Amino acid sequence: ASDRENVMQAVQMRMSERRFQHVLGVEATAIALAEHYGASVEKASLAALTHDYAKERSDEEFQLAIEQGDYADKAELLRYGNAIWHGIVGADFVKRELKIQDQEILTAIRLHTTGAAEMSLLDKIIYVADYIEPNRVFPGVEDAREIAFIDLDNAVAFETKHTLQHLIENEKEVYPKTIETYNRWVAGLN
Ligand code: DGI
Ligand code: FE
Ligand code: FE
Ligand code: FE
Repeated sequence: ASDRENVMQAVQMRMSERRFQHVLGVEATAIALAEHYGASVEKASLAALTHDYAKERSDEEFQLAIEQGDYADKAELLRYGNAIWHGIVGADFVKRELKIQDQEILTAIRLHTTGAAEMSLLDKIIYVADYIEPNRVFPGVEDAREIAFIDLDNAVAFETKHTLQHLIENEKEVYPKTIETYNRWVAGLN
């Protein structure tokens, strides 16, 4: 079986059918964006297939991985939860368990929830594809889909602004990197 098929099976075994359908939707969208903007279709496919690989792991497993792993500010990272861990820590599960070593793919997984001040084309494609894939239903998603194929940076800004609004509306903790993403892509701070 091809690399893609092996990865797809390993991912499918780790999540609900509903989440797997989301993953396939992200893959189709990421491939379309990669073709549109001239990024690697193969990397877009693998990054999309694996971006939520760790999403259904327990908090205990993430906490152990953080304590034993190589993370900049472990105490700070431990204050958050699955929403933040499944990308940042999940990328290391993908590397270790699925043997994906490509740094561009691993970085796209790492940044897919929060974005970052500096993002590669692949990072932007995965960040946006996750938000607009066909199974997503929320007010504004049609606008986001349209913007994504016109101006990818605008799509990053749109998503970041709406995600931050949603977090604030629900009095959720905001991860510092999410603020950095806002400052760069929405507020235009260089
Ligand atoms: O994993 P998905 O549901 O496909 O999507 P995601 O990884 O982009 O986002 C997961 C959740 O994390 C989503 O509800 C938005 C939320 N999120 C994004 N930035 C932050 C955040 N949650 C917190 N607490 N803080 C953030 O900065
Ligand atoms: Fe995710
Ligand atoms: Fe997202
Ligand atoms: Fe996702």
